[in-house]
Amino acid sequence: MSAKTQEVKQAFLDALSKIEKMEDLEKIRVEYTGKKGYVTELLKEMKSLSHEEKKTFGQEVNVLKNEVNDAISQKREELERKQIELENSLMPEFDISMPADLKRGSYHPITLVQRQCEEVFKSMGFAVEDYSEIVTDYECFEALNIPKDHPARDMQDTYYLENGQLLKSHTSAAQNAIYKKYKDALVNEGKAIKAIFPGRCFRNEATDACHENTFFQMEGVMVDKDISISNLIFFMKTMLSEVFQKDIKVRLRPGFFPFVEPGFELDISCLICGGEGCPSCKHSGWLELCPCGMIHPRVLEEGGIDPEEYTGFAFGLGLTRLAMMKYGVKDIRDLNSGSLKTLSQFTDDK
Ligand code: FA5
Repeated sequence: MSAKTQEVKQAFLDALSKIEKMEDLEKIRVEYTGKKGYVTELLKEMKSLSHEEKKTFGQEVNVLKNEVNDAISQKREELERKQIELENSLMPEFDISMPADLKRGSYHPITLVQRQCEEVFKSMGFAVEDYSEIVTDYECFEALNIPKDHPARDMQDTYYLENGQLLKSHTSAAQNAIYKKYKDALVNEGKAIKAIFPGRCFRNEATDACHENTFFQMEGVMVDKDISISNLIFFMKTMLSEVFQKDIKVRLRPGFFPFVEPGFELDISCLICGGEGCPSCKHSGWLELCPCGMIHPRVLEEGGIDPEEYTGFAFGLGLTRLAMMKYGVKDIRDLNSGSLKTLSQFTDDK
């Protein structure tokens, strides 16, 4: 081996023996075998050699090149092995023969109360419908007798999207589609429209113990000939007694919603404070739970139903507040907290 080749080889071996990190290994790989590396540069020296010398020197440099590449590969494997050993030594020891912790998660209190309401209404012949969370201005307002610029729009701080659609601010936004879906069966087969549609609602609210910006409602409608307020009260009472399994104090008072006439607010005596007044009920002893009323003739008409022939009721149950009352959750924001520690204490149902 020529002195020059020997010199390059020795320098390489010295440098390699000091390498401890992958990035340094990469550096010397480039330094020796890269385009302008020491080994590559050796080949350029062949220009000045005779034909015979070129042959021997060329072979010599190629051998060196292979040795350098092999040594680098070996060093890489060694460094990788050391890295794995290091990571393993940092891992906490665990016993794979230990029995698994079989503690399972639980359903969210809102899911439980929603399912319970669905069962109650299904048993009374109501269909359960699902609806989009993004709706049009028509669905959310205009079809509900709330024209553009009507002051009733201020009752709901709505999130508008850039394309003019909006995040559903109440489940009433599905009413029009439900009427249109079932109106033919109502008219042609005499089948009453009976549907509930739970869903997530969004409002740009200042949050407090009983207000969230994202909450659940469950809308219910029934349309047929001769539907009256007594039907509405019957279904509300049945639903509440089934959910709470005990007598609950409620009050019905007039309420204004452009899509019902007459309209009511159905309040529940606060179960957190027993009606004494606390932050959960804004210190009033009562919690607004389920506004309702007789569907406005214009809303029926917009849904393709003749208000001269048919009447109906609608309600908008605050599901999140119902879950608060049922599970004794003092602050509504806990229900959206995502904290398993908080949520699992409200229910151990699986
Ligand atoms: C409405 O949303 C009407 N669409 C309800 C309705 C339907 C009336 C059909 C008549 C006929 P309101 O904005 O009051 O109404 O909301 C209804 C219920 O949803 C409230 O009583 C309350 O229980 C719940 N709710 C409203 N806003 C919030 C909020 N920010 N956080 C938690 N629950 C809320």
